[in-house]
Amino acid sequence: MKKKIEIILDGQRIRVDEGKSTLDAALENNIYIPHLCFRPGFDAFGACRLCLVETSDGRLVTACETPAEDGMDVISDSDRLDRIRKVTASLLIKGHVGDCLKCPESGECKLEAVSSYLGINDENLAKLREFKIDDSIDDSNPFFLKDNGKCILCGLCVQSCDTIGVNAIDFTFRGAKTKISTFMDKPLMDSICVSCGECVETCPVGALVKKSEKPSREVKTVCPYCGVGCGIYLGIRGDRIVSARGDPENPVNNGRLCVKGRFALNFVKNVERLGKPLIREDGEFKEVEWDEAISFIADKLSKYTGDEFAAIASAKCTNEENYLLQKFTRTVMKSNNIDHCARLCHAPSLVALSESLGSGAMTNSINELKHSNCILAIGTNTTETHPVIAYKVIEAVKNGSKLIVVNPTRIELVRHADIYLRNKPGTDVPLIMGMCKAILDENLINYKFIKEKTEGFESFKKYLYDLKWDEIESVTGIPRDDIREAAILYASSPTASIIYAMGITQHVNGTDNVFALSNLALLTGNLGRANTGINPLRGQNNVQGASDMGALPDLYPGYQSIDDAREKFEKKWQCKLPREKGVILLEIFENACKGKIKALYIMGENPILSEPDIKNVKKALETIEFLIVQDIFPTETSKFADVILPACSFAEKDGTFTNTERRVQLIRSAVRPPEDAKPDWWIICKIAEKMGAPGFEFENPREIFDEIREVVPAYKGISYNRLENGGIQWPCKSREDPGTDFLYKDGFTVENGRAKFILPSFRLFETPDKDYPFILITGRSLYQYHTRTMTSKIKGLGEFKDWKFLEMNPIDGEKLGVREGDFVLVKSRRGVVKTRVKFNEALMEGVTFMSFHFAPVNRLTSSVRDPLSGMPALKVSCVDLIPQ
Ligand SMILES: Nc1nc2c(c(=O)[nH]1)N[C@H]1C(S)=C(S)[C@@H](COP(=O)(O)OP(=O)(O)OC[C@H]3O[C@@H](n4cnc5c(=O)[nH]c(N)nc54)[C@H](O)[C@@H]3O)O[C@H]1N2
Ligand SMILES: Nc1nc2c(c(=O)[nH]1)N[C@H]1C(S)=C(S)[C@@H](COP(=O)(O)OP(=O)(O)OC[C@H]3O[C@@H](n4cnc5c(=O)[nH]c(N)nc54)[C@H](O)[C@@H]3O)O[C@H]1N2
Ligand code: SF4
Ligand code: SF4
Ligand code: SF4
Ligand SMILES: [Mo]
Repeated sequence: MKKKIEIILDGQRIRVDEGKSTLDAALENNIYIPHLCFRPGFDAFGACRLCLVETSDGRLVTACETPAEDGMDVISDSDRLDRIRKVTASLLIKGHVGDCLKCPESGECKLEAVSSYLGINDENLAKLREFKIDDSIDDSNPFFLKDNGKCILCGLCVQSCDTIGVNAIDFTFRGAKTKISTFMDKPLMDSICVSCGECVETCPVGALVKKSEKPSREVKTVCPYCGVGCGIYLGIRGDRIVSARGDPENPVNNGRLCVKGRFALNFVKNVERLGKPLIREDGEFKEVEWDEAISFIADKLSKYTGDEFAAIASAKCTNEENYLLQKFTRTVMKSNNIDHCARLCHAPSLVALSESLGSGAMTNSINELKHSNCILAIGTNTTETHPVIAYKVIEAVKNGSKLIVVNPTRIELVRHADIYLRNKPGTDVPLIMGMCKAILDENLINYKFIKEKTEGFESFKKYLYDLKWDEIESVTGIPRDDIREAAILYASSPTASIIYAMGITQHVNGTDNVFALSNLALLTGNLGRANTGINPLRGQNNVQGASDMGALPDLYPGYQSIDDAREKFEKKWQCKLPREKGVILLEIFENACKGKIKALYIMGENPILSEPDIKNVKKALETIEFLIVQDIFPTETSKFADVILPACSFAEKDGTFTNTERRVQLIRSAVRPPEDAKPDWWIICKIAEKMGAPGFEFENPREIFDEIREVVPAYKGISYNRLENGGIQWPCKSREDPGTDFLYKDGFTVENGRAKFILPSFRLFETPDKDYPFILITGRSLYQYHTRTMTSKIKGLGEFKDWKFLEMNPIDGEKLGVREGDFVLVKSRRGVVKTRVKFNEALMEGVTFMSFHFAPVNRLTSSVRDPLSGMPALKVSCVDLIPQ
């Protein structure tokens, strides 16, 4: 609990948390002080100067910038204050035109509130309005419009856009012609604007406004897209979702959002939603009632047991739902064959970080990045895939943190970097080991930390001595001095953080890549302290949770090994559990092709597009005897199903998601599901009950969570009641435990408490040759999400068409004789895709890029995988390009 202090405002005693401003104190006590440029949750910058108050010694100060201090005495209302405010406000208002009644912001416009409070009228303003104003409207963006006539030139939007590091808009022209516009005054859609809507949210008047309707109520929940887990308020009108805004109280995003969280949530109400269970009969899907579907499934599944069955859990579903699907698989179907998309994502992180440090999760918290002296962003395209984390990285840089970016592609973040290392794809082990070698050479290692807290240093030291700089340079393509410079910067910073994602993990030596990063952090003692750490940015909204819940073939909930914890779980679940380790995601499909797995239950994944080398997946889905697909939409995968079950989306059910920084947060039902769609947890319970299995008698997600708390030690102290007041980061061991912002404060959680240096091995999957001379990187784009089941339903997102192409460096284009827009055949050893070319100078020569949002990219990738984690080589493959 924060300490409360008391101030006297206009003679009234009011209380507020220590550390808050005078304006916060007033607003929280429902006392209005005029203001325009203040937004709760954001740093105050005192630009509009309307919130002036008078102190007891007669000074005028801005309330938003003046911390409330115990016993302070201020007044917010006096003739003097009113006079000054009137002049200030009139100057701000003078360029504002339009009929307030017709303005979409009417009622919420802060200017309206200020002018009515101050009694400003047209007469006052007429004197000021002496020049012609630009009242054009920029309607180009699908989600919001810019009405220049209403702009009061307060500059808040420029500030917002600057804070997130985009700088798409600024003050342009001079004097009376001054206006806010993009570079060269182009329409927003033709500018570098990323449609985050931050400026729209801050604009105090109707100059930047959402095109959507106004909500009549709001429901507090969490964004369902990426692992950042931003808090949102869904805006609802009747039973429709019309808008969303960031939750200013949520520490993850402090009110900020990216384009998907703000503008792309209404897939929920799309007409294509599944609303009825469907059973395949003579090749056609027939709508049935739940009773029939559940009986049919229970009957079919009872014919299979043990390894004949497998389930694919979902990082889009809640903790409660993933917990139940693994419990069902283990206790009812007697199989450990359960896995989920983490296998294609951060499986190498789980393996490597559990072995070297003790836990596979992000060691530190998102907000610590803002205070880290140095951030190493390696293999992450943060501005596109974890935008709100990128905002914080950029904020850190603005406050003086150093940024090192390592990426074959000159991504957006490079604009903010102090050092950019452009390594050849797949060469991170030699690069990171080169950094370690340089740190050793320069004597920048943290001896005390190494001696007290680690083991394996001596052999690691020898490994580093034996490395040859010539080889490092030729393999990575980076001069040793550049590697050295990055190493010195990282090692000499008092605190340094590492953030990484798929550019590190999706390789045949993904686990080794993570070992390498862990060694780097250990060598410099950048673990177990605030503002340091090694931070795998988790991808899906609840991929951290799905793993925590034991949707893994070798681990029960809470990462307890099926060998060590079987008895404990047999007792808890009151049944015999299978001993055999289950198979991983890719093996599920391989075993299905071989006829070993005969029944498969897929909840919320679309493997026919997301798995590597999809022709095998297709064969598997065709071979399987009984396939259940449970989704919110019909998908490419559901075409193969015997039964399709309609699930509730995130907005139609309660539950919890665990974000990338281990923060467990509540999601809340906000609207009615379509037709008969049901929450995933309900469906699993009904199937289990029909099969006569005990242990699934849950009435609601809260009851399921209470069972989770009993079996997952890190969740023990978390409860729905506590979560009502905001998320909690695990481990949280008791009701009194506030949760854990960074791990390993009191030592590492490996067996003997000493973190391990582990020697990483290096190998490349494929290297370009005469037949396949180009490297193809696959990945993501800001405006689309994975297999596009959700984002394809948002019409506006379709207007940003940068995800449908094969991107290549223009020099390669010239050599090949292709121009932008031309078709090429992209051919790998696995398959062929035809697509159009787009030039992108950010790519290295010889390296091409395709997002896997563009349907069949995984025809090209390989299922050859990392032996330690089962991660396939999704990031790089070699291809030939044949102009059409
Ligand atoms: N808009 C959007 N956001 C998303 C998603 C989405 O589909 N759309 N998906 C979510 C999910 S599940 C995930 S896992 C995350 C993924 O987030 P990211 O990992 O950030 O995204 P990717 O585009 O897969 O790849 C990241 C970067 O790796 C670089 N790279 C490729 N090869 C190498 C290499 O060998 N070494 C290094 N150092 N870098 C390399 C690429 O150039 C690319 O910039 O995004 C999440 N967020
Ligand atoms: N080439 C290539 N392939 C890749 C990658 C890559 O970088 N390159 N990245 C890999 C990675 S990191 C990942 S995470 C995977 C993602 O692979 P998938 O998880 O297969 O991809 P999604 O499209 O997110 O599929 C999620 C499904 O869940 C459904 N869904 C959403 N909400 C709910 C719900 O509440 N209940 C139910 N039942 N269903 C719901 C959606 O409609 C969608 O069909 O792709 C992997 N594949
Ligand atoms: S929408 Fe975002 S990127 Fe675009 S101008 Fe506004 S703040 Fe800048
Ligand atoms: S568009 Fe809105 S936020 Fe930007 S300067 Fe004009 S009034 Fe201020
Ligand atoms: S950063 Fe991720 S969680 Fe936040 S709004 Fe964007 S997609 Fe949603
Ligand atoms: Mo992912």
